[in-house]
Amino acid sequence: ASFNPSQTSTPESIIARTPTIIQKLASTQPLCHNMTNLVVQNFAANVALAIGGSPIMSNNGLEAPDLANLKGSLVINMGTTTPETRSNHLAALAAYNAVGGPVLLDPVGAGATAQRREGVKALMAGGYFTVIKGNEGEIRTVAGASGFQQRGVDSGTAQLDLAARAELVRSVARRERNIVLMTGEKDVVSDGTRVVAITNGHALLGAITGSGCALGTTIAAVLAVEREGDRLEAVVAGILMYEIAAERAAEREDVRGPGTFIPAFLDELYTLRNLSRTGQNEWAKSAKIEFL
Ligand code: ATP
Ligand code: TZP
Ligand code: MG
Ligand code: MG
Repeated sequence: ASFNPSQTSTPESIIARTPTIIQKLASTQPLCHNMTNLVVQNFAANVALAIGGSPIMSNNGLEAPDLANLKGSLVINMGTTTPETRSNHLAALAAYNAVGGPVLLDPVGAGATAQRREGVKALMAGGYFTVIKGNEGEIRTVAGASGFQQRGVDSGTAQLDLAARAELVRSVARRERNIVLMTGEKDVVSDGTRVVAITNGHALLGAITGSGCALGTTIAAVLAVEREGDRLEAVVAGILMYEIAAERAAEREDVRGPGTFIPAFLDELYTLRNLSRTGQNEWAKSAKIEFL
């Protein structure tokens, strides 16, 4: 697998590209194959539909070769993995790798238990992931850190400062020859050379379950339609779409907390798609991204 960093990437070029990617999602309606956890199936499928994707939530590795031929992308999310799911994940990873299809890994809770620490190693040894995304504890575990304990699927209070987060994603992405994203209040993402920080989003995303998982679904959908060119830019565009929709939802008068935020967030993801189709892209100006 290879990636193709553009030498001319700037915050402005990424912001300009985001509405085009959103339109492409809606016009292409890529297959969004999600092997995800039992908690977020419905929410992640609704997010995929809101952005124009065609979700299929299939945890059956035996049908992955057929699905891999449909020019979509795959999410492997470890949130509720069992020994049986592990073998399905490995079969699907091999099927997508065989046709060069994009695969995103969300190693949910990777630093929480011995089963998960060992599970993430087995998955990474089993094939190539185009993108690995996770919270601080998860990406630290992917990097090989030991001697700390993640409390369940949540990261808890951030322990690394921005420079340490940036260095970690850069070194893992360089080692894996892929894209690595560490989410949090500020997201940091790298292709092993460049590191981009994104400060959009809203605290309400941390107050609902599955916001990290559905971001993975979103990024994988973008990769399905952006197969060529600068993948780091495409990933950042997916993050921007997701986080600006969350900001727009949180600002609404009808949103009073996590419960009312969820439907408003789906509506705003859907609205960004329509705004992009009609060229009303003022919203993209609220993007807050910087190269570190
Ligand atoms: P955790 O369970 O540790 O919160 P997660 O897998 O749910 O991890 P998050 O790190 O919460 O993932 O990230 C999910 C999305 O929510 C990302 O887009 C992230 O930028 C956003 N996000 C989370 N918390 C905040 C915050 N306080 N302010 C802005 N955006 C946030
Ligand atoms: N338990 C197992 S998976 C899961 C929970 C609560 C969902 C985690 O979702 P996210 O997006 O990582 O917060
Ligand atoms: Mg969370
Ligand atoms: Mg998560």
